[in-house]
Amino acid sequence: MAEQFVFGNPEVIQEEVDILIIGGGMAACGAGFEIMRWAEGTGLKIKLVDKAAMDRSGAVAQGLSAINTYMGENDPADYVRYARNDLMGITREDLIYDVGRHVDDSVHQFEEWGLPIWKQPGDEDKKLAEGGKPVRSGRWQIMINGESYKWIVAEGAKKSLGMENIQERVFIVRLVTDKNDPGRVAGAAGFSVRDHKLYIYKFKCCLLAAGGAVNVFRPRSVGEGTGRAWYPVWNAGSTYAMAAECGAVMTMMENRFVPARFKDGYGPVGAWFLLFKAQVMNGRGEDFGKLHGDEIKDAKRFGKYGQGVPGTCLRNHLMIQEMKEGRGPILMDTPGAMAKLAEKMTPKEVKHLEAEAWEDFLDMTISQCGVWAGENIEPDKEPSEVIPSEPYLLGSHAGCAGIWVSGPTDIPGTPKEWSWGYNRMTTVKGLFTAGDGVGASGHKFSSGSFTEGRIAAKGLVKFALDNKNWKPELARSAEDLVEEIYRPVKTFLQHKDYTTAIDINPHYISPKMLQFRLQKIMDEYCAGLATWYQTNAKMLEICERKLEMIKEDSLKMRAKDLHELLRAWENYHRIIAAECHMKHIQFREETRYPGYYYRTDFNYIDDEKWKCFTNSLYDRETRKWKLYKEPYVQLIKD
Ligand code: SFD
Ligand code: AMP
Repeated sequence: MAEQFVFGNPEVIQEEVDILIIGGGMAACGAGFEIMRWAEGTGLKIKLVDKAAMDRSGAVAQGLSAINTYMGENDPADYVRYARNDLMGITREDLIYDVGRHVDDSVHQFEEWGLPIWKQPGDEDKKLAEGGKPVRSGRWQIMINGESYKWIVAEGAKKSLGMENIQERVFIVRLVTDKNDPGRVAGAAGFSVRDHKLYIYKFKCCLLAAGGAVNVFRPRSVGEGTGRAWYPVWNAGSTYAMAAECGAVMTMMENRFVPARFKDGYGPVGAWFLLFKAQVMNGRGEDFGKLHGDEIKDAKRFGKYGQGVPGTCLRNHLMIQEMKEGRGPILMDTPGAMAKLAEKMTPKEVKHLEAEAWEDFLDMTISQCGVWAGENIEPDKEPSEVIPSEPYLLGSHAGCAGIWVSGPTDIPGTPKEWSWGYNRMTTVKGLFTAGDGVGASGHKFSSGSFTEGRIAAKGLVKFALDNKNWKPELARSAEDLVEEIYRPVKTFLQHKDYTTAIDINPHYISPKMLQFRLQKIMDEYCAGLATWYQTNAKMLEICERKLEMIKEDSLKMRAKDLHELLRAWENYHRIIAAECHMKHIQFREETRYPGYYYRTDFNYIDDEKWKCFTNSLYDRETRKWKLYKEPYVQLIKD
């Protein structure tokens, strides 16, 4: 593999389009599908680039077994209330409402394209759009046979855009601002992960929808399990890092998602809790929610947030307490749930129930079936361990890290500062985002992310048409971009013969080793597993220093082949995302999300001082962050 680099610089391919979509996941597919409705006949040139193959790229790669956002008979205002409560009071309600009012149409599209959606008895042949009643696992979630979910959705986007306008296996490394306007994006640069080629795109505007950030923290899976994670390992914080480095204001980056998952396989728990009505118990077989659940009613520590339905982080908190106090492990009583459901079932129906229990994982987290099969666990006979996992940075699931964006203009009471012309445009002119990219508005999930991509697409076309005569000029030369992006390759070629062992060399660090180092820093100082998600000002100070050093040392990463070049840049993106996360936790002097992370020096919710958005801006010249508060405004009454 190393030979391919001996010939020096890659072939450089430069291309100008009107709109570039970066990413091929749920949000990007939504944009790809919707955009042609508005662009048809305008002559706009549109392109989508994904680092992987759209059929299986991003979070939905393995499929899903539920669509977690479907309104049906519900009012979108209630959906806002639900998301607000789950995210501890601070959300951009304009953005959430906007997703809620449009999301069902997307789900109807999925069904039209062939996604099998479970229906109530008697409604099997009736589509949702025709009034067919879905099988709901919870108030907002509906069950699907979703192993091929991503294939189906990607096909919709591909048919709309045309394969000639889609480029797969190109990893975007950098956004480039306009030569004449540093507050405006004009291009992006990346490289092929298969060929020795570097791509530079110029455009009027772009959608950055490259998902959340995985593997920033040391994962529970180590050794032979390394690489197994809950969220998609391919999403390396590119959205957050590229946006921040381009000058976009970030929001709520202190937030993270710590998913409670079936241990080791990371199987999701939602269907077990909501559909199968399973209970969790502690190692003594006790219902710890009943025994210790009142702890979160302590208003001094948890404010009003522990009084009603506890949000996801508070549910985690109870579990974490249980384990910290020595009453682990946490066990999901799968046999109890299945026995209860089977009480009124025929033997045939019981068999079907067992199949559904397996299918829940086969549809989206096959490795959990591997754990069950490998450890001889029969879910109807033996409970399974549940554990809080390592933290992930995301903005579409039960988390709200992301970028500060312009919202819709028609929702009463929305502050005018929240919309600056184009829906889902960031504070950088021409740079849009959706899905995990949009901050302060979680609980979109797959369907909401797709929907948000559609919303952004409309804004993108409007922006491109409003700027029809504008010509992008890049602030950086092609040579300069090649020099930077291929630096890890040059470093390798220059120093590889200095030692006889390719991995041991004083002049470079392999991406894999650098990733271990980043994960160790984040784990031990920034509220990872090692400290039971706890940190404080002093630990953050050390974290900050170590991150500055790793940022410096990241310039010494080597790439001995294209695979390592990809890993090197993924790590760089992770570092910037990690730094942003750390700076936000440092800034917010309270514990807004107990169960996701704890500031032990401010171990309480402080609505008086901190019921606000925390926003940040990265200065790409000085490489420093500026943090500030942005007022929270409630739009939908309690
Ligand atoms: O069970 C670059 N999600 C669930 N959503 C549901 O609706 N139901 C569920 O059942 C869900 N569950 C679940 C979910 C995710 C996972 C991993 C599991 C279980 C195991 C959440 C959704 O999947 C999620 O909200 C959306 O997919 C988010 O959409 P988006 O578009 O923001 O991210 P993406 O789909 O991961 O796509 C990212 C794309 O970017 C590409 N990419 N391309 C170019 N250059 C770069 N530098 C790039 N970096 C990344 C990727 O290839 C990808 O195409 S459950 O837990 O609740
Ligand atoms: P998960 O499988 O944990 O990702 O959850 C899928 C969906 O179910 C999400 O909308 C969660 O917020 C929701 N959910 C999971 N567990 C619970 C629970 N114990 N109570 C209420 N909602 C839950």
